[in-house]
Amino acid sequence: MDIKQLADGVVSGNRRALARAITLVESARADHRAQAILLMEEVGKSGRQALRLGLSGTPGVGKSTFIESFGMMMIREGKKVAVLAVDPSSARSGGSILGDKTRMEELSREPNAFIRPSPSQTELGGVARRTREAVALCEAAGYDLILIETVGVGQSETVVSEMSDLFLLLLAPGGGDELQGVKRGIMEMADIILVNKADGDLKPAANRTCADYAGALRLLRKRPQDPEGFPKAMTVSALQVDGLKEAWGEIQNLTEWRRETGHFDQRRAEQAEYWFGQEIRQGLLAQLQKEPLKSMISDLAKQVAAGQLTPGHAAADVLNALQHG
Ligand SMILES: Nc1nc2c(ncn2[C@@H]2O[C@H](COP(=O)(O)OP(=O)(O)O)[C@@H](O)[C@H]2O)c(=O)[nH]1
Ligand SMILES: [Mg+2]
Repeated sequence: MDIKQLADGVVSGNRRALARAITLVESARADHRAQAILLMEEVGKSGRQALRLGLSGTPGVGKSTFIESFGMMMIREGKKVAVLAVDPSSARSGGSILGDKTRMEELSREPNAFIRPSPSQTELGGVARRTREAVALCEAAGYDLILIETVGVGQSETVVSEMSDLFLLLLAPGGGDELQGVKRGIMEMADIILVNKADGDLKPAANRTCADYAGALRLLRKRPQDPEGFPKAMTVSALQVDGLKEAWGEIQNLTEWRRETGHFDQRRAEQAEYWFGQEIRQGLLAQLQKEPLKSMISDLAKQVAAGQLTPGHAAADVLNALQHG
């Protein structure tokens, strides 16, 4: 495969080249990985920057409906929109985005939109790397806005927030004690909380939920990357396309402020460092799962279990073997 040519295709905005490039970075084959590294270096020269929006929320909250409405609004503003997902369970569930294409009917037919389901890997680490590289490929391909969706299974919010410039948390109107349903760590990641389904009978409940979360956000530790009034909670109706313009306005306000104050670039730099560390960790873990270390570890584990060797001694043996090849 001619990597330079593929990179040129991606940067020129060729959709087939983009799809092929993403398939390449998704591959677990060692020779593909080496090509993918070259490809990422090549497309990185484009210097293009999109706005990366992370979007999280439990199933049924309205993520797909939001992406359809919000995405179409952006398309009408003349923007190119890419939609990616981080969903380590998608191999089993059949892919959150693919299964949802009916909810993104208009957007999926739009020439200026690119929708890609989560890579089908069971390991979050693998999904994370591949999605992160797909984000960078879409960016190089000239997409202005990249929406990265996650259903929020355990660590996947962290993964998405580490590859996003802004993190949106989508919530549904609740019955009062719903604050406990959202883990504090996830609240702390959110830049904007969107209480969806603020329409019809659900509107009063949505307003209450929004007020509750606005209160909860004020109690959180102040973050340096936030101007006055952020993080904030707002109500929207993805279905009735209500409040989405306002949400976009706040997204722009926050983005502009972060760009002017240097927080935007600083965050990207920190994220690059974070992923560097993650790649090293994953590479090391992969080595432990390969021969000859794999057998060595299982032998030593038996000796440790039998009390013939201390855990510390056995671990030191493995690390020594790792170091000396
Ligand atoms: N009333 C109302 N229903 C909505 C809204 N957004 C989504 N829904 C409905 O909620 C259900 C789940 O939506 P979906 O977008 O598939 O949620 P996802 O699982 O988070 O992707 C569907 O029946 C939608 O029609 C909204 O703004 N208002
Ligand atoms: Mg969905």
